[in-house]
Amino acid sequence: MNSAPNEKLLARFEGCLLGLAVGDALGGRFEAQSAEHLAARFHNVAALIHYPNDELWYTDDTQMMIGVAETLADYGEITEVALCRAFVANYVPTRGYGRGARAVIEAMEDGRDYRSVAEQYFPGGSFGNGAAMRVAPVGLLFCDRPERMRLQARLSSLPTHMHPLGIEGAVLIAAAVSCATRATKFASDAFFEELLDTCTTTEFRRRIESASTIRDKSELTSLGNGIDALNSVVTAIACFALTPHSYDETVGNAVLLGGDTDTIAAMAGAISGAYLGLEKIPARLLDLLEDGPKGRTYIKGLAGRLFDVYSRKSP
Ligand code: F2R
Ligand code: MG
Ligand code: MG
Repeated sequence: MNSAPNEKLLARFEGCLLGLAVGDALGGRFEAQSAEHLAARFHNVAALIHYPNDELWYTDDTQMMIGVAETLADYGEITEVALCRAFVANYVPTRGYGRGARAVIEAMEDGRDYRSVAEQYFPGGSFGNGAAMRVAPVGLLFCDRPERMRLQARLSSLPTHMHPLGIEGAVLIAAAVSCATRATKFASDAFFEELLDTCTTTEFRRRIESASTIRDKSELTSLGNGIDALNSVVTAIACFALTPHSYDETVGNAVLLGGDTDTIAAMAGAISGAYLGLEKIPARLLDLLEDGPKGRTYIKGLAGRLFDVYSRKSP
């Protein structure tokens, strides 16, 4: 895929972070509802996109993404101490965190050994989608340095997600965001090839292969809608790849799958926003997104800070 000219990149950084927040906040209204229930309520994507008329609140997905972005904006890379400090500073448990993530962040907060808490909570580590839902800023900042991007995505996962599938989910979302950020014209074959090259597990390789054959939204359900990385990360990637020209369709299709609606829409929205830029996210939804201390204005500024770091590091 061709590379985007630099002047478009700031809009892509903003589109990615705000695309994630809007997807999360829209999907957050329906987390754990079934596809059948949602289909009965919304006859199509347009009905879903047009339905909100009051403030949209984001969930843990955006709150943790903000922590990753703040760490990168402040230090230019992931350092575990800074990342954990940001997770603790931003932690509002009522935003709907996973139970393992809550236990680990509360251990960080109390100065306890959070790594052993994580290991004991889920022996072998968490394979939840929590590392993938927050990793998009890594994909942006290291969009033209694939090895560094993979390493940084891994580092951003480790404090809470040590299971190989939890980590690989994050690396794949970061890779998809990187690819979308660089692309001027989306090419499905090249996109999926890049993701296949990124895979290290058979489980994810098989999912990516299946996703690359999807031509209709009715096939998206086969990829899963769960809270675990394997059953949500590739689903989000496929939602984007099916409708790369439309943020509404990408995020709407993700929400209408039911299940982990906030997280699948957050991940799909981040990739779509990175490709299309801020101006393609519906202004109405952006206006409805909460705008408190770390709301939409702050997130837009954070994308700008990340872009400044990117511009200083890039030749
Ligand atoms: N947790 C939720 N939503 C459910 C309830 C929200 C409710 N509205 C409320 O207000 O409380 N959403 C958020 O959690 C997901 C991200 O989770 P994360 O950060 O990965 O957390 P965790 O706990 O590590 O993993 C999530 C669940 O996956 C299962 N799991 C993970 N590893 C496992 C293992 N090794 N063995 C068995 N099960 C494992 C567990 O059920 C975990 O709780 C996002 O959806 C975000 O929106
Ligand atoms: Mg959430
Ligand atoms: Mg969720």
